[in-house]
Amino acid sequence: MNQSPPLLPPAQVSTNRGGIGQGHYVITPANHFGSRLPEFAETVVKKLTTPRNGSAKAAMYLLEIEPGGGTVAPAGEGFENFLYTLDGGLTGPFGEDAPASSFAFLPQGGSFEISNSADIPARLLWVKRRYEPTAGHPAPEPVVGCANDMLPTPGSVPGVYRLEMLPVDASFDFAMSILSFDPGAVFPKVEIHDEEHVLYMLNGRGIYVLERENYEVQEDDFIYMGPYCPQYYYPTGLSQSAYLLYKDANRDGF
Ligand code: UGY
Ligand code: MN
Repeated sequence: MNQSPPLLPPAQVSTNRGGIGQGHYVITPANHFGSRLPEFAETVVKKLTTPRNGSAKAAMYLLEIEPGGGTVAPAGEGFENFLYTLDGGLTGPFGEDAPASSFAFLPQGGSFEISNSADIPARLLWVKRRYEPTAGHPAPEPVVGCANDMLPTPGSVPGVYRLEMLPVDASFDFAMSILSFDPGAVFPKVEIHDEEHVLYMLNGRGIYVLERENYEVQEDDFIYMGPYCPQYYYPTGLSQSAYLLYKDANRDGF
């Protein structure tokens, strides 16, 4: 007799720590599903968030660039871009054969080339959004740096540090920061604010409270938080934890 495999009852469908709420979602590597973009050769693209989610202004892509892969024609008119290397070995606007944690901000109107001449794949985070000009402020200039060479500023809470990769200047319509937490350090409050966040866990582990849900998060997890999403974080591991954070800034959202 032909026996078909039993259907998985819904109760057993696990999102592997990932999840979704009204104003947020958490995507872990176990939830990834690779795509391609025509302008990138030999590159698997994980579209962690794009404006197709309904409320996001920004896109974040995780690019896994194979040896010999990369691009010569990305971006597009009107879009500004932020690139952050998760692994060393890529060549692009952030430098040649750049170490991990190198970054580049490219104002709208620019294009960029990226290549991987190493013999192993290398990962890159790409944040892309439309620039929103504002009267009285010139368009922002390009910024290039390496987060490992920069000193974070201690925040108002002991054990919480913040590193700003972009100048704090009203020409910029978004901020890119690295927030790091000593074990035991916690947010002073549950934040609820207008700005959206795109977050990528760089190291360590902790609990992210989003709306009424608790998520165990760790290195390589992704979080989208929409406007006014209640948010609270506390680290749970024995080592420092850190995340890369996008936040729209300096505009009132009209
Ligand atoms: O700047 C922020 O809004 C930041 N404190 N939020 C967060 O880390 N979820
Ligand atoms: Mn916040």
